[in-house]
Amino acid sequence: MSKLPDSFLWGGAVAAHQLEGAWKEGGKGVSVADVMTGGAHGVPREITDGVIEGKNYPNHEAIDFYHRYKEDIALFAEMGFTCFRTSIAWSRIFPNGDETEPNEEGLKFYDDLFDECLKYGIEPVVTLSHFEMPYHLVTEYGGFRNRKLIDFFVHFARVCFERYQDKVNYWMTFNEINNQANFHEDFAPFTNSGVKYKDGEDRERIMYQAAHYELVASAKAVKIGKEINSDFQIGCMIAMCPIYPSTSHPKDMLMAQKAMQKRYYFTDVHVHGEYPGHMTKYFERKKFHLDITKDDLEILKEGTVDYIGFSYYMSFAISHQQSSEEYDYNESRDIVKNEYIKASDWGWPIDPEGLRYALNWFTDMYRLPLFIVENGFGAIDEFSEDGKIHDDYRIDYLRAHIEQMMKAMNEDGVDLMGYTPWGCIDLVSAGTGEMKKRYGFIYVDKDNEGNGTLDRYRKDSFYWYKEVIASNGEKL
Ligand code: BGP
Repeated sequence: MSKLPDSFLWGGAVAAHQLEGAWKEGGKGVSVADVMTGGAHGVPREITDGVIEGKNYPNHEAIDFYHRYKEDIALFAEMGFTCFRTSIAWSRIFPNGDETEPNEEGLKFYDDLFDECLKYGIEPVVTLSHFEMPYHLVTEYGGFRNRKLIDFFVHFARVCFERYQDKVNYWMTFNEINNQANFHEDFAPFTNSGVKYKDGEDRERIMYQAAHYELVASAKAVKIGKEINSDFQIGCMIAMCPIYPSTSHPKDMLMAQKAMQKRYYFTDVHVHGEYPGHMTKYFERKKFHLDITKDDLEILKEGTVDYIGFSYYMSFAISHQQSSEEYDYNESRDIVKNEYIKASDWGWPIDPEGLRYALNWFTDMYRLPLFIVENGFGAIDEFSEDGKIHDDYRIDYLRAHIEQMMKAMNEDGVDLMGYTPWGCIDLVSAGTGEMKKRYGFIYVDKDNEGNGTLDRYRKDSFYWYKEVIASNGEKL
């Protein structure tokens, strides 16, 4: 297999709330992630009203990266990382989210963290908002259902851009901004929107309104970021799960196309600075009457992104059988099992070719550089008798995906900036709140109940990934 460009960024990805812990230290305020309890197989995380004594909140300590980051960055450096994707916990910088003056201690923490990365030649890749909005913005303003959130976010972004402009070059605004498009049930607090729904509300309308304000906030941030430092590379971050037609029936084809349009219109807005016609028509048909002003539409045009960052874990297949007409599409009803692919223990379909498909699809649609900022295999890891973790299942998963990534680059001409597998060190699962669902090259001794020494151990995948990076993808 031919080599990748020397500039290709190899690293790993995490999010502040899933690994830092220290939820009350350094002047940090409470975030939405701090009021979510741990779940387990089948039992969903609970979102409590504030923090309730006696409940298990896994993000409060997480893996204590806040105090151990030096040890962890040294391990990333040992693997040869040339970049490290993390996020800035908004409530470390603005504890309530609506202050004018930032919290210096919070800013200092990220100065030290980025310095530590740079010491080893590791480029920080920073997401501004990764499911960790200050909780006060939810209780006081209703999260992104409120237009005021645009200014709070943009102020936060400006402070970060100004402070870290000499240390950070690669930025993303909202993690998986499109994830909320299909979760307008009770799922919103898991997204960046911070929206909590009330009974009797038109949840879908509120979700699209909140998404619009986020898109405007993102565009404003991009524009300001480029003014502060024109060298910044500022991207969006999209959750990519290709949706295949379950058969070649034309109605399945059309429904798959409709599903893709609806899931990925966020990318159109980020890249082209405008809503695609199918969404405008959809809003009209549903009589949503969204608050989208002329100024908003202008700012969307002015703040388009430099690259598309995306996560890729799985693909879906869709069937038209349950729907009355092609526009009446509903993911929880219409997604069907794809007989050709297996799934993980958590039911996530495993489809390496889908990554190549996704890379080609993004390229055909948008002609922008791409960055795979999440990909990985959540699994239960156990120590063998020899005291080691032989996680060949994880190696197999990653190898198969990297192979497809390299084909997309070398055979299809896709422009890819880098690859940062998710959860390069074990951390709290965003979806389930478990520690047991592990992604890391580095094992962290901690269980679902919060017990453990927090000691770090290198898994087999650690040594494997080190070789992959050293050979720039040649030795898989
Ligand atoms: C993505 C999120 C991450 C991460 C990952 C794995 O959607 O951006 O924060 O958690 O999924 O999901 P989980 O933790 O539920 O296994």
